[in-house]
Amino acid sequence: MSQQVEQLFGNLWNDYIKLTPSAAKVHQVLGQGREIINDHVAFRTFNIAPVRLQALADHFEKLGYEAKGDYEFKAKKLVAKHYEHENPELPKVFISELLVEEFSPELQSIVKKMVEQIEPSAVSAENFLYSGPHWQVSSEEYEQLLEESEYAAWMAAFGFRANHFTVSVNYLPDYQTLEQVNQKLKDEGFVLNSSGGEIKGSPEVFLEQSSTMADSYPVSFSDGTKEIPSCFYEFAKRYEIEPGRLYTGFVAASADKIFESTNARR
Ligand code: OOG
Ligand code: NI
Repeated sequence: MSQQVEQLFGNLWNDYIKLTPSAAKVHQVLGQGREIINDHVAFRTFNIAPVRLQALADHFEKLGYEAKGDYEFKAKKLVAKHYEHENPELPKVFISELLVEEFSPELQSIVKKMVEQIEPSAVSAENFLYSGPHWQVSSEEYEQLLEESEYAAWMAAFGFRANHFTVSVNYLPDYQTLEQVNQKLKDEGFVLNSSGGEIKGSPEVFLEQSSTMADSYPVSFSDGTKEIPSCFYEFAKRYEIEPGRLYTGFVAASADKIFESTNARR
């Protein structure tokens, strides 16, 4: 089973670096060729059958992952869950879903039209989690979604795939603090997400996080190609909740800001 899990993360990674060329450079800069341990990988979806959060979670539960935490993002109209494997070296998984019914009839109709184009059997296929969009959308529809929900627009353009991987700073031998990691990244020219400050969270909530702003990628819409923000890289440092036991959950107030890493840069 662990071979299957590793194969899945390998496939997710290969898809992710195609859209996120800076991720390979992050590995080079922080790991200098050594292995990087990922803290978690994140996915996005809509709360509409057959692609609800649980449909994505099924792929991980089949491989031994278990649901652990529930999170709510009222302003962004999202909910999320996180999953853990009994093998602590395997990345945690963070899956969110957009509460589509809370948006305008216009947004709902664009999203429903997209989801209707999905072949239901594709959702349980082994490659679903890195299969991208299953629909055609125009750049006009993308712009219309963007007005109400950056998340909905990102989903329309990129579909089902890893939204980000996350370097575990605890396992980076050359760095003690997240500040040091951030400084190195900025020295190398990476742009960090500064929404709510470059470091989200604190030792008091047992988790500190930062992230790059998403790379930009040429997406083919039904009416032409447009360069838009794709995926980003996150950095997480976890603190002990008791001696020898690191916190394994997420922090909603911090996550709320991490979502904004796929916003257009201003
Ligand atoms: C997820 C944002 C939240 C975290 O680690 O708190 C998150 C997303 O952008 O889809 O990844
Ligand atoms: Ni994350």
